[in-house]
Amino acid sequence: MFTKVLIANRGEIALRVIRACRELNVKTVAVYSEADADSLHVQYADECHFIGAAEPSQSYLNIEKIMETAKKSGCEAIHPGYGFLSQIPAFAEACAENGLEFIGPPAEVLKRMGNKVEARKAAAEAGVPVIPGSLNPAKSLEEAMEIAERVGYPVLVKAVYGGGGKGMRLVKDGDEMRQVLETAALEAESSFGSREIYVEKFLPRARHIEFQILADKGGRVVHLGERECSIQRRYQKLIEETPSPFLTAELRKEMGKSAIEIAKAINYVNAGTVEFLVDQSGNYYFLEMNTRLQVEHLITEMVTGIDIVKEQIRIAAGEKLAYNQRDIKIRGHAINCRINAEDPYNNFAPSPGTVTDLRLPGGPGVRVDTHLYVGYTISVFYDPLIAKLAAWGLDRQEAIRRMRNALEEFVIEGVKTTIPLHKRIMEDEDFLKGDIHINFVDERIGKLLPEKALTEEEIAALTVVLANQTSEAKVKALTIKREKEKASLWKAASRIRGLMRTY
Ligand code: MV4
Repeated sequence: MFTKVLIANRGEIALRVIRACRELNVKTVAVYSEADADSLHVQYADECHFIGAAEPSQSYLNIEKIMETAKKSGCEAIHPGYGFLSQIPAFAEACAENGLEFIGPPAEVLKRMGNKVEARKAAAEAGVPVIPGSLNPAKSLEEAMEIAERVGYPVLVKAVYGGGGKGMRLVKDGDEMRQVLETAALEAESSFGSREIYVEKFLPRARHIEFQILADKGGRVVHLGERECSIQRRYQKLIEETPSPFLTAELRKEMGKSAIEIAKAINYVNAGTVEFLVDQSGNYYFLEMNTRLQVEHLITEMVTGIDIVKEQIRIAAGEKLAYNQRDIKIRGHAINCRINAEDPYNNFAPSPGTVTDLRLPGGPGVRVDTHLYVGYTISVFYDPLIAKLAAWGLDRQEAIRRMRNALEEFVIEGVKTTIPLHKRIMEDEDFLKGDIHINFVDERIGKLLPEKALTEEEIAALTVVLANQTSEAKVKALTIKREKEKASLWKAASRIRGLMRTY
């Protein structure tokens, strides 16, 4: 095992990695930018080093500075967390050149999977279904039209070095292809440094289901089940759960096998995620592979009992996986809500600022991964994720009930958060039925977040509560009408508590 690891990241994920290292008796080195001098990862690590200005390019993306710090501090390995340098081949290469272990897959694997047509080829060669479309970049308008006509419109034009939806174009016919192809290529160039694009048949109202895999250096590969990630907005995931309410045992087995086959075909090492789109008939298709630890890994940890970050470190240190696929048992159900410092009532505008009050939820099966504390200032320079709230239960219903309670208990004052949206989704009829797909949030955003102006009844109820410390009889008398049905006393009280915090 390593004696010292550098964590090339910040926020909650840096804390997560520090905790794993501590369990493994590994010393930790934090790096921090000007904006993060007061951050918890700096306090919690055994050692910390300033690496530059707040702009990521000056600090958390500065390969040279991080290499220099790792060598100076005598580290043997670097954990990149997610985002920043986690999937940059040049960073993994720099680690190798400097005799440092990169806690992630080899640089060649990062390179191969970063090219989305190469990734499609690898999947197809492994015998895994890929979405009908190009297996090479489309070199001309004629080629793009040819592929589109072969698979049938509508199609998506995607950037070869893209991912995460940026620069993606929905094209409904040949005319539109003629109009948008050049723009798509230019956009790909400015966003990803390459004009290369490819064409895929568009799958409407699909589900996004991904499989977590672990692979050791000896070639053993296991999967830890799937995560249903369909609840997203503008390609940003909001809620993830496992198991997927949609998968049958049979489909799960088949998709898990496909994920392992892809990992084996590309000699994958460390933790990774194979993403699939699943259509309404239950046909699944390889989408992309994420060659890093993911934000939502904690729900997989809750249902498998496996500490994925510790496994990453053990694998990088050359240890063999201590179990086979048949040893992995999925127990219960887990849900994760991403709490962002964004205002869901104002088009998800970033909401930076200082946390003035904080009450963390708790109870059986509840886990909060956060770097927040009272007095902490959320910076505009970084990702808006400020907490991950996960709830585990023996079944989906218990997990949802625990999540509702936890969201109700969770108080973050000083900034706007996505908590109110999560509360509404946890009460949505279709969500409760597990009837979800990737357009779920976009189709309902108006219904999920109605105008927040107070109604006459709410003002009356609020006045009573403020005057009488929630006199139950009076609240009952003034029960709030919500969406044409009478809300229960509990719901009314909860709504009023919410209003009291907001106003
Ligand atoms: C698709 C698709 C439908 N058909 N490809 C968006 C992110 C990028 N990684 C791939 N994405 C999609 N590719 C075909 N052929 C729909 C999406 C998509 C999506 C995928 C996963 C999670 C959320 C999504 C939200 C909108 C669109």
